[in-house]
Order: sequence, then C-alpha cells, then structure tokens
Amino acid sequence: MADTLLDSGMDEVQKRLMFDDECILVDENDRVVGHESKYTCHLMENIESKNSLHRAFSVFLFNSKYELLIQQRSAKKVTFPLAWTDSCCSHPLYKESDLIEEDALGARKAAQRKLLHELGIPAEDIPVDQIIPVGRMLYKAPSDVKWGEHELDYLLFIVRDVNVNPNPNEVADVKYVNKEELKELVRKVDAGEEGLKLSPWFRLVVDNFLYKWWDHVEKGTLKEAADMKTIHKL
Ligand code: DMA
Ligand code: MN
Repeated sequence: MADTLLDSGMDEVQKRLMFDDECILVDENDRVVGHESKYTCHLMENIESKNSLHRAFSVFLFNSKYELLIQQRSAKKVTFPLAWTDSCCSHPLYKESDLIEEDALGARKAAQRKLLHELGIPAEDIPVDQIIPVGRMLYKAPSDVKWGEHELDYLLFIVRDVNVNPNPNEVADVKYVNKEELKELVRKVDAGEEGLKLSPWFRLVVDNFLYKWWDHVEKGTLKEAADMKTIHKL
C-alpha cells in the first residue's frame, strides 16, 4: 500500500476504502476517460497537476413531510470530517453496473448501495426507479493541504419515509430539516458558530439550486424541473 507512513493517522476502515474503491475519471463533458483509486483521485497534488476529475453523486432524501435528511460526516472521514452535508454522497465505481449512463442508472445504483452502507437503509426501501436524477454540477474544493475534491456530481433526489440506522464509521449524526431550519443552520455557519461547518458541495447546491428544487418536490413537479443535459460549472 502506497504512502503508509504518511497516512498512519488515517482510520483503517476509511483507508481500505481509499484503495478498494476505483473511481471513474471523466472529462468536463462527463465522458469516461479512465479510472483511478479513490486515494489517487482525492490527492490535491493530482487534481492540480493532472486536472483529474471524477464522477460522484449526492443524494437528497426527503420524508413525506418534505423535510430533508442531512448528515454530519464522521470524524474518521479523510475528507471534510464533521461537515454537515446532503443525505448521502459517494462515487459510482468503475464497474459495469455503476457505469450505465442511460437515465443515470449507474449513479442511482451506487446511491442505493451507499444509502445502505452509510445510513443502514435497506435497498428495497430505496427502489432505483424512485431516485430522480435532477442535475449535474462540476466543482473543485480542497479539504486540507493534502486532500480535496474535483468532481462531476450527479444530484439525485428521492422522497421516501425510511428508517435510518447510521454507520458510525461514516456518519456522526443525522437530522431532518425543513427549509427554515436549513436556512438557520446556514446562518449559524456563516456567523462562525464553533465547530459548525458545511461541505463545499452541499453549500453550492444550497446556494444555487436546492430551494427551487425543494419547491418542486413539494408540488410533485420535480421531474419536469430536472435537467440532466446541462453540466453546471461552479
Ligand atoms: C464523495 O463523498 C462525493 C461527493 C459528492 C463529495 P464521500 O467523500 O462521502 O465519499 P465516500 O462516502 O465514498 O467516502
Ligand atoms: Mn470525490
């Protein structure tokens, strides 16, 4: 395993995923150009020197009261520990099922798998045909001097009442928020409340798209608002 000395402080479970997960490299038009370990993809050094970009997804799960499930990343996450973020996010992997591009099926299958892994939600409670791909965005964000993100992120929505049983290695805390509660959380983050932070991709979605799409969730018109043709470069 490369870099073992430098990574000696890393949680063993998270470290294994860094080498086991093979991410999909894409160009700025989301065409597959290769694959690389999760470890390599998230080294800022590679992101800056090769401009390497990988595919990701972010799930926004709403209950039947149209409250959004948000999670706080565990302290063990290598990137953005303890940041509050969308319901569940990760990467479609470089394997046949996750590479299916039609109707973003690969990203939806990966989302179903990670909702079980991170939040303990059984796959049968998240039918892939109920997951609505709403948009794609491209962004770059350092986490610290060594690690960061440069992703083409599929934004996936689902409205379902589910039982959540978080995996403590992945998730420190979860809660449902309504629009006002999320706005209040953002205000507290902006006011510099101690220990409170948001992930950069969640912040981008909140600032650019979320409330508009949330209105569509409430009206049942999300499918009409979805636009999977555009790649928003943020
Ligand atoms: C990666 O999330 C995906 C986005 C949208 C940042 P992550 O760092 O939580 O991935 P994983 O759960 O695979 O560690
Ligand atoms: Mn990533």
